[in-house]
Amino acid sequence: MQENWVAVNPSTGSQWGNLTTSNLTNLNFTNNRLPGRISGIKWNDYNGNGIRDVNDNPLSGWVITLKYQNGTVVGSKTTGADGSFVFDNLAWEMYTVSETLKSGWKQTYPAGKTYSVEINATSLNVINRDFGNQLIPSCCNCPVKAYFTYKQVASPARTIQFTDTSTGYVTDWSWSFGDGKTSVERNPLHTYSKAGSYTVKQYVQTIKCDGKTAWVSYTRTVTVK
Ligand SMILES: [Ca+2]
Repeated sequence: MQENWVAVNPSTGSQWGNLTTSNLTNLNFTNNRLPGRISGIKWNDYNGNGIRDVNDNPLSGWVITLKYQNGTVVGSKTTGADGSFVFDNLAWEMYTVSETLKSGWKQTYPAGKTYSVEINATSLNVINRDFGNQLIPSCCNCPVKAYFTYKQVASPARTIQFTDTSTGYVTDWSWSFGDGKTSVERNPLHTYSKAGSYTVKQYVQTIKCDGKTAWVSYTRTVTVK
């Protein structure tokens, strides 16, 4: 059997014949090429930088379409709760993968908007054909206010759960915990090495109507027991 082919008939890939007659016929073999697969993730590019950052959550319910290069639609998939989509059992062909843009959003990844993918012997499982989208601010230049709450969790000791409650159109988060440590998560969990009062600074980024970004901050004292 050659690489990347699969036996269809017989499925074992071998047959037995009895050589009692001089001509043994009908020992046919049917083989198919192994099917290909294309997969990816759809994610929310909050800050529109075309990179999947730590807070860029998956987007479910988006339609991803697979076409042959002549434009004929092979099929479409709706992204799952984890943002993923998979096209399976693909013949060895050239394909185009594209998304259906939803109103109020812009596409930030990939730069070329669609993917050209070839399924062949050396490229059977094509992954990471991802799509990033950013919600277009419905209110640019609207007021942004950074704010957070916090709660000490039972274990491990001296661990604080920070919860972002900022308002307005926020695209990025950054934290300085007052003990020299930082985070870029939206709702970080942080463990302090010792009890005490810490000055925690939260920064949130927004996008102005002219497309420029701006940071707004909020500072509060956090008591760690
Ligand atoms: Ca991003």
